[in-house]
Amino acid sequence: MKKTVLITGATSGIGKATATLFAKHEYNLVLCGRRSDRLEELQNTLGLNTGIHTLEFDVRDREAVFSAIKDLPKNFSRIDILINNAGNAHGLDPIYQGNLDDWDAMLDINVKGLLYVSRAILPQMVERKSGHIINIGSTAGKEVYPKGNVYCASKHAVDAINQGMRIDLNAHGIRVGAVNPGLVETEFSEVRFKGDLDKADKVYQGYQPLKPEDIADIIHFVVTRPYHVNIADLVVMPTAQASSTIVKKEL
Ligand code: NDP
Ligand code: 8X3
Repeated sequence: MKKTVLITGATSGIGKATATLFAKHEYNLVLCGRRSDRLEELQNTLGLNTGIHTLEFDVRDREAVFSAIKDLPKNFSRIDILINNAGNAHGLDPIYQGNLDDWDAMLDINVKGLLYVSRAILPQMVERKSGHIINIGSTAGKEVYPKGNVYCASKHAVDAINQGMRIDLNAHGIRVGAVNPGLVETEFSEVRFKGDLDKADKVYQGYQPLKPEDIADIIHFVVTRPYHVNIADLVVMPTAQASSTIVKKEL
């Protein structure tokens, strides 16, 4: 039987690349995001290869999250693999100048949104005693960098939630692991800098960043290990990156 994979944040970047790769491998896919035009495009393109069901909701809206997942059609309702990917950084400011709306967005989306989606899906996995959760963390969840304050806090929370999930789901045979990327060229910086493309592009200039397809490949590797192998916590950076603040740039 084909496995069903639910991917949050499938409309862009890492989530979209993962959806594309998983469609090639003919997984049944539930693809989530807020931008309906992009969801429709995914349905039209990836749907040529495999079963696609799209869900439009904001992960901050807990009622929308629970009702979308509860109302999934029968052939998409058994989620075998959950990829908790939706998230972004909003702003890059010293903490004493932090924008409160940015702080709310990062904590509500990256932390609480991930929890809502997980809470809506985990009971069915526990009941079946099977399932696999992949949490997309970040190197920002492993170290803190200047002005990264609240984004880093949100990703440290993902790191803790990943560990907590693995402990609580261990008795139920459910695999839980995190993939923590360093710099990946996606719409991430465009969102962080609120549409300032010059500023966003500069983040990825002078070295070779990771591509979203690199992360998709790793996620595919993680989910295709035999059942007794759980990749619990994986950090991946571009070769040019040594830490959050050390990136070898050719100027
Ligand atoms: P993108 O901005 O390209 O993609 C973000 C995705 O998250 C989009 O599909 C967006 O969909 C979705 N999303 C954002 N906010 C919400 C929301 N409120 N409700 C539902 N969906 C939402 O960035 P990336 O692909 O880079 O980011 C994906 C994940 O990877 C994030 O968790 C990020 O923190 C993490 N990451 C990224 C790194 C990087 O350097 N790019 C490095 C390390 C981790 P839509 O707007 O349609 O809702
Ligand atoms: C994304 C990587 O270094 O911009 O999580 O925070 S970084």
